[in-house]
Parts: sequence; structure tokens; C-alpha cells
Amino acid sequence: MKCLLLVDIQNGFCSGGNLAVPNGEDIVPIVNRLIAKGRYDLVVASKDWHPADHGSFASQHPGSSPFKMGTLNGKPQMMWPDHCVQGSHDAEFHPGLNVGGIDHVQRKGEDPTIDSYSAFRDNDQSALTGLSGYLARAGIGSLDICGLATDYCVKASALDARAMLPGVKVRFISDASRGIDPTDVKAAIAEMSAAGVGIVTSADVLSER
Ligand code: VGL
Ligand code: ZN
Repeated sequence: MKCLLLVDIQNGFCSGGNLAVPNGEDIVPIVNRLIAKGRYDLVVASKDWHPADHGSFASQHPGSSPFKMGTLNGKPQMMWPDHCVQGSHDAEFHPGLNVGGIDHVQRKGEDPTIDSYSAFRDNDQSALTGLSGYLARAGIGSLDICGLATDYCVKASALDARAMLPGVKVRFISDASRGIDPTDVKAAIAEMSAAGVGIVTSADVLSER
């Protein structure tokens, strides 16, 4: 049972979005090729889904500004522009994404008091989204991961997949992902690799069987 996890391919992380990742939308045609024709048995997509007063937003912290480090509940937290607010255009999937190929959507980041980069659990690793149970019940043997942004939500999801889905082969599809900061992307790939995540390209995946 092969599963593909698409992380946060939302307007907010594409050009024109509130937290645009450089060239984020370039992954959309690549992702559409990956989900075409039943290459995967199961395709899951996460959505960053914040309430308007989410504590990761700089707007909630007087004197702060986006992309500065701040604190949330006493812990270091990057301050973000308001993004992916529940029900907004920013939170919708990119219009070019073949949403008909998605079997299950996992929302995350709904608790205003903590951020949730990973599709599996909040950043303090306490509250689960339910995705690990869903995938375990589905009986997946492999999980390929791609999306936005490599240095935040994709990395966190891949590391949690390794930690929370024992026995599942996890891979990161590099060209079907984009990151915020090039130096952080390099470090993220090294960290994923060290944690046992395979690093592949869409060409590798498309050439399989
Ligand atoms: C993300 C920062 C804040 C992501 C989400 O999807 O990588 N990054 N919220
Ligand atoms: Zn977010």
C-alpha cells in the first residue's frame, strides 16, 4: 500500500499568497503527474488551517513583525504573516491542483495557542491530528512526501512520519517541494536524510514500475 502526502499546497504558500514560498506554484504540475493514474493507492493532503487569531501570527503580538523570532506560550516561535485563515481564499488548495486525485484532507494548526508544522501533531508533540492513526489503519507500507514548505511543514511531517509510523518507508520528493530559505532547505534535507528519509525526485518515482 503506497501513500503520497501532499503538504500545504495552498494559495497562501504560492505567489500572491500571504506567506508565499518562492516559486511554490511550480510544484503543482509535478504533483499532478505524481497523482495521475493510480500510481499511489492513497493520496492524502494537509491544509494549514488557522483561526484568525492564531498565536503564530505577528499581528497577535504588539511590537512584533513577520519573520522575526518571538515566543508563543513561553517557547521560541517564528512570527508569520497572517496566513491560511480558515475559510479564506489563502487557505484553499492552489486552483491548479487536481483535487479530484486527493482521497483524504488533514487540517492542522487549528489551536491558536500552538503552531503545527507537521501534518501529524502540534509542534510540542502532544496533540495529534489523527493522521498517523488514519495511515496506520489504512495499512500503508510506504509514504512519499512533498509540498510546501520544505524547511518547515514538509520537514516536520517527514520527521514525524519516521517517528510515528514504524516500519513505513518514508521518502521526500525534492523537485515536488519548495522551501522558504535556501540554507534552511539544505539543512532540512540533511536532517531528513539522517532520520532515514529517502531523498528522491519525481523522475525517480515516475520511472518505478
Ligand atoms: C508553514 C510556516 C507557517 C508551512 C505553515 O506550510 O511550511 N510554514 N505555517
Ligand atoms: Zn501556518
